[in-house]
Amino acid sequence: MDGVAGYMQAAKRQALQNVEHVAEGVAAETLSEGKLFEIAQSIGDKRLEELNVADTTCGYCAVGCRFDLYSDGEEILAARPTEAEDAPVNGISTCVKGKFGYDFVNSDDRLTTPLVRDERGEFREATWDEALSRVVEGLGSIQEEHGGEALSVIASSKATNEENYLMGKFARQVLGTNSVDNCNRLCHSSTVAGLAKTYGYGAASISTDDLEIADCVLLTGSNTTEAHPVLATRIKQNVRDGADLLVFDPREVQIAEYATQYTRVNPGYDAVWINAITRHIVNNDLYDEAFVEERTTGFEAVREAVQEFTPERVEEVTGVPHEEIVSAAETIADADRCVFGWTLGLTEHSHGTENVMAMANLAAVTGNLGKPGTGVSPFRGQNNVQGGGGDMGPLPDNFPGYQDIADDEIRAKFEEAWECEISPEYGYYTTQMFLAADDDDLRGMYIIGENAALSEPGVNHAEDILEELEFLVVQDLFVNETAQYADVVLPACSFVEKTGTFTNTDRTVQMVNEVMEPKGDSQPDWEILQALANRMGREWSYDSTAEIMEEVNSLTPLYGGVTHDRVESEGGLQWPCWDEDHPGTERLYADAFNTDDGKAHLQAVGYSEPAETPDEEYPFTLTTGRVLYQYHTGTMTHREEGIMQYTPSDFIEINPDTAANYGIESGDMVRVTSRRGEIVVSAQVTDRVGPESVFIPIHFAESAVNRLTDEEHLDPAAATPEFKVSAVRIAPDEGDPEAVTAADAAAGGDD
Ligand SMILES: Nc1nc2c(c(=O)[nH]1)N[C@H]1C(S)=C(S)[C@@H](COP(=O)(O)OP(=O)(O)OC[C@H]3O[C@@H](n4cnc5c(=O)[nH]c(N)nc54)[C@H](O)[C@@H]3O)O[C@H]1N2
Ligand SMILES: Nc1nc2c(c(=O)[nH]1)N[C@H]1C(S)=C(S)[C@@H](COP(=O)(O)OP(=O)(O)OC[C@H]3O[C@@H](n4cnc5c(=O)[nH]c(N)nc54)[C@H](O)[C@@H]3O)O[C@H]1N2
Ligand code: SF4
Ligand SMILES: [Mo]
Repeated sequence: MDGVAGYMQAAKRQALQNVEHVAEGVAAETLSEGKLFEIAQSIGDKRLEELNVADTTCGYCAVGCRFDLYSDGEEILAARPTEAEDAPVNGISTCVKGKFGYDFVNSDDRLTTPLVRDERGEFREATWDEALSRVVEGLGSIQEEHGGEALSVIASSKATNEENYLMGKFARQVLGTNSVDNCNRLCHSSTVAGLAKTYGYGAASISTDDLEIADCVLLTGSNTTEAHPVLATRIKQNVRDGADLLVFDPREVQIAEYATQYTRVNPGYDAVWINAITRHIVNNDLYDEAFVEERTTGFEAVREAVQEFTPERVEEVTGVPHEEIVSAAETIADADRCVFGWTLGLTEHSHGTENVMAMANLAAVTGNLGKPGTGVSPFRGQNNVQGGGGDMGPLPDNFPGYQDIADDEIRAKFEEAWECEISPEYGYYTTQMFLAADDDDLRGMYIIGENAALSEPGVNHAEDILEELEFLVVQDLFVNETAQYADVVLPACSFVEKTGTFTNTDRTVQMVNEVMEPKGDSQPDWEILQALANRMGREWSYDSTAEIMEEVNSLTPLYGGVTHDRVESEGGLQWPCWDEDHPGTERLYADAFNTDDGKAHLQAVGYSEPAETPDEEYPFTLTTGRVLYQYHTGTMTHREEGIMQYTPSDFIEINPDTAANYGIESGDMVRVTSRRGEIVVSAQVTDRVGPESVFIPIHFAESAVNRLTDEEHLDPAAATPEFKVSAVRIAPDEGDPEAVTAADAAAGGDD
């Protein structure tokens, strides 16, 4: 058997044999043989030439895997490896989501027509003409009465670069507001702020290949095997070849099994242990003197600032014994090439930017920047959060390419190109939008591909705001929890139904190619925006996303040479790519940092702690995050049968000692209460977590964990919420009839 069917059979064999490879292992577990066979069969029965094939980029996470997708025009039948040179990050690997996560495209409840509210407040189907008129009226009347600043846009890091460029342009040019932001605010915005301040670019300095040639990789706050499976596979390969792997995390996540050193840390004190490592390195002359001398400023202030992190204090605060600080410091100092990788465990804090700057200091004092096998690597989250959520500038403070809106010259450039006036005042960050709406400073929102009713911190509050807004438009694939509050819902289409580019975690811009026609009357986000802009008095006339990219090229120096033709023919281009002749940039800071003097500006970082620490009433630290089989609020993965068989419902990880104290066993229902709300979830007793912490995933609406998190204490530089630390209490659920459970609340909130 050859062709696609043969490939699927081989994948199945491999899946069953190779349990070590997470992606294949999981495929074997999550998808029944029957299902795999069915796919192979359905393709086998068709002639290959009857199928559409497109080489495209995964629409789940920011690893940026590439593969060929096969469709018969109705549904996605298979994903299989593309030419290796066209898949710089993943080669032939993908994880279970990229390989099999496509049932959502065709699911029965996919939005295929616009919806508007009728007189009774119920949704009814509408024509595009009626729906767009309602939007123009709704947004337009707020704009007229209260000014554009009373409106905001939440852009979508699921959508393409070209679409996100237009979301920023739409906010500023058409609505007249700088309040445009996206999920980066809930995620890595503290990374962007911290790295921009120290090195100049808020992005990974490495190429993914560096993970495989480093002598040492330090990972913290990253559940790499579950959230970035293909990167985990590459790191594990390097460890097998002899590299050191240091893992610092409050939970003994799966990647810790491969580590040369796993250290459990108390959540919320990362700057403390990172500074302690720097202190040991500096005080014992283990730092790279030449690099510090020639390429950095601020070293003396850092040397002084880290002195307060004495062994006793660090152990008391973080739980990390001094020997483990010393061994990590010496492993890093001994390595010729070290990569520092992190994700949300470092960033989703009320002091995430400081954590990131502490890490940036450590990388710089050890000279681990700009050379092969060295650098910083914040693994980005959504498929296109680096590009769409950052580079394209749907941001309150930046135009595309991180050009500051307060800079008069830059603002003048955009005012001329977009033929409009733009205020120099920064708009609201996403998290601030929900606070501003409390005071009626915001009255209408246009939310594109973001399920804010579940993903914002403190969603009891977010729900109230969504309910009270004068006008809400939601543009999505589904009537998600956010859309339930909308006045108008516009049906968008997913990445398999459109063409454009995504930028992955190592700054590689890659093509996304349509393999299926848009479902029903759904439309690509860029076409919807164009139709709206034109109804609101503008003349947009883009024929394709390639044309939109040309406009990006002309206004965004970082993307100056990133044209569709080149991305297509060169199989991906890494920014900065200044012009048509520039080859793109594999590794940042080889010669200079992106600062006025070309040096890294080290920043002294002092003591910090979470905004909310455990006390008698709320004695446990709750941390939240992901599991491999699920994606965020579940709009895509909850519609995949195989995946739902594997992790169908929510749970709380509780340490065996803690569980014993409360008489809780695995499977028992547990009531979890914070100062903001409460939920009831099933217990999973495990020593993955320490006795003072508990963990709940973010994927389930019926027990939305963000009922417990805090919307008020934000990182001062980046406005990131503290998703990774909340004080909670737990109790076996007695089914107290007085208490409102999350399920009740959700049921009540739906109508
Ligand atoms: N399967 C799957 N993959 C995904 C996603 C998904 O929903 N599902 N989402 C994507 C997105 S948008 C993102 S942003 C990434 C996120 O990728 P990750 O950040 O790896 O995902 P989280 O599960 O949030 O894990 C955070 C890690 O931080 C640890 N942690 C918690 N508190 C602390 C702390 O105070 N300090 C330290 N050092 N560590 C801490 C947790 O134990 C966990 O290991 O994943 C992407 N990939
Ligand atoms: N407690 C806690 N909360 C968290 C986190 C945490 O770790 N802990 N993590 C935070 C992080 S890092 C993130 S990134 C957020 C994620 O939060 P969200 O971004 O809100 O989560 P998603 O479920 O990915 O929502 C994406 C929406 O886009 C839709 N969609 C998909 N493709 C397209 C498209 O092409 N066009 C349009 N218009 N719509 C599309 C989907 O149907 C879905 O409704 O959650 C944040 N919230
Ligand atoms: S690792 Fe990320 S990009 Fe790759 S297939 Fe999985 S979800 Fe898609
Ligand atoms: Mo994210």
